[in-house]
Amino acid sequence: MTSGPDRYPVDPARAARAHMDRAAHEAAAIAARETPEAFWAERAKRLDWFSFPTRIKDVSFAKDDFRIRWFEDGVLNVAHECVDRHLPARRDETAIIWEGDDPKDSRRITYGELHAEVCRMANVLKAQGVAKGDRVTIYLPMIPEAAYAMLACARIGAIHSVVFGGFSPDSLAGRIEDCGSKVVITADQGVRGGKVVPLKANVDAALTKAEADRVIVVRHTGADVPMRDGRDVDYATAAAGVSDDCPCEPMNAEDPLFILYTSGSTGKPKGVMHTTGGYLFWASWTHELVFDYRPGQVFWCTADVGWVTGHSYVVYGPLANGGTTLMFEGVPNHPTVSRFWEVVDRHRVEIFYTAPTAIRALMREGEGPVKATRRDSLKLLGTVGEPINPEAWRWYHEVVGEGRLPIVDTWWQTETGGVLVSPLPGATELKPGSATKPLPGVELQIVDAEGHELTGAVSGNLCLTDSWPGQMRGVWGDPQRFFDTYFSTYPGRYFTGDGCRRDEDGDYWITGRVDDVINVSGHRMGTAEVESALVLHEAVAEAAVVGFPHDIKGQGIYAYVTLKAGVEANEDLRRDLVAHVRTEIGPIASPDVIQWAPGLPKTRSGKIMRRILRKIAENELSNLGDTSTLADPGVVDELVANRPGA
Ligand code: 6R9
Repeated sequence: MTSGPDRYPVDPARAARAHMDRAAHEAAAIAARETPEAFWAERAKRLDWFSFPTRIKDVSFAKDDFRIRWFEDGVLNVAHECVDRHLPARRDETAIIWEGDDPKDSRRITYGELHAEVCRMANVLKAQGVAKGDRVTIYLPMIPEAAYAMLACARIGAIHSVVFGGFSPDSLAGRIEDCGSKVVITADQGVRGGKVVPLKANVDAALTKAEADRVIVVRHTGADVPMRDGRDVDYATAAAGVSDDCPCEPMNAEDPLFILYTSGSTGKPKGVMHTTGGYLFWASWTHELVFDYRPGQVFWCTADVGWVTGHSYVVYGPLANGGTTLMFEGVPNHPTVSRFWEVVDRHRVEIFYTAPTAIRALMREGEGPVKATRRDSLKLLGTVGEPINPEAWRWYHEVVGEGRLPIVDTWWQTETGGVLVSPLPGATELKPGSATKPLPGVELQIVDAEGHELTGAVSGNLCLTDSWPGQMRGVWGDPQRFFDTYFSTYPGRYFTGDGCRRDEDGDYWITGRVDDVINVSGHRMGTAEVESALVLHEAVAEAAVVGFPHDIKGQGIYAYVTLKAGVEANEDLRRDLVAHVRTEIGPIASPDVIQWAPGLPKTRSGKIMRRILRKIAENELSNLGDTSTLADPGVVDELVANRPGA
């Protein structure tokens, strides 16, 4: 299984009926570069604008002239694009297939029903005083109400901030506070893999630290949750009292659509801000192009709506295209490890999009649970979130796809709004482990540490030299941080934070983050965030966190912890620290390894030498590099000698 071809040519039959074949792809890349205004104006016609833009692109990455604006004078509404405009033709077609955590629970929601539900939710928000420009925090499980809530905000011009249900009350509080949302939409409970997630209780706890006027509670499990008078609103009761029709607020293309918090290399998570026109255009266009999508096909992206992948490819892209999107509440291994493929068979899924970490976990269970299902409805497979190792790619291709389905390995980021680098099923030869080529209009550059452009077959840091419509427009509440984070390292360019190799054919291989961000199971975690959580514990004097290779998660979290004087290092404390991080941030931030560190390797100016800590965590002990600049080189020998598992 580990060997196989290095290249998979495009199937000519597929190319013949694809949205874009190779010649069209090449022509589009040239047109986007040479005549961007005309190229994007023509593409923008895919949306049903209230007023079509006359100003298409206005971009400069230069420090003294910085601006990113797309379709600037266009007017549209995202709920109109994703719902209303499909009604004449698709009122009775399925918009959302919902599959619950329990395989007995599933539902189909038509476009007509979606319209009524979104309008009701929008009217409930209005009745609670929410107006255009206000922020609304959404803390929901993967239930249709999550999509209704996002679209309801879009309908009335409110800005949503979806917080993943796995984040702790503290993380939720920080996100509510940062964007000043006065309304939180949640559910009594969520259920994942048979386990209950106490969402409402988490909101109650969060609101002891942050302020909100209203909590709208969707009944999902029906559990009895305490409701606070004057603050908490039962959604069903409120929805029964409002109309199922609500006009769409006309929005300017550059009006904010949503904020989504993501981890960076420093400080608190930042609120990535996306706007209405450019973002929706990019979600819609890339969804059609990359997945070669046509309405009527059942499209399943397994991501949670709490991540950008869920925003763009569970909700906005598929619905903007009048598609049928499958929303899954559960996890890949419940009740059995055949679950994904059973859902594919039950709902006749044609396009399946998941993360390498899920593929690796299922691969470990062998072929049996896959082969027990048919999967004959599938036409295309996709991956996202982290580099996919060729072995997992081949297993996905051979076992899941029976060797007959292309795989699109899609590279993108919360900041990019949608896919930037990916094969196109009718245009691009596939190579296991490579995201291959940029989409038309995506101008990549590989640079060295000093920012010099590297040409030909090389490795370096991945930048973009020009904007694309789906690019983020700002960090909520901190415009300077946007410029400083992405445009100051290599002036005039957007720096992705990723390392990358380009091969002789011009194909791109993303190698992973080159900054202090760890990619755990496709989720971004800042080392600084985990360190701050650890040092909040009373026993901890200092902490340094790095990533290390992990068979299933891609990267795991390795924490070096220096305890306060007199505190004894033992197993109980180790467990307590892991629990503490889970409480502070959430389960996804749990350290996999904690190493007690009497001292940390520091330069004479007191800077922690992470390079060395990474090598020790990776068990690359013969290659620790120059330790002569350390204040106390003896610290390194101590850490090597006491490495867990050493
Ligand atoms: C969409 C999403 C972004 C980071 C990104 C990179 C990694 C995503 C990838 C990939 C290699 C791929 N990443 N897709 N690396 N190949 N196909 O995941 O957004 O959560 O913001 O993470 O994920 O390191 O910089 P986000």
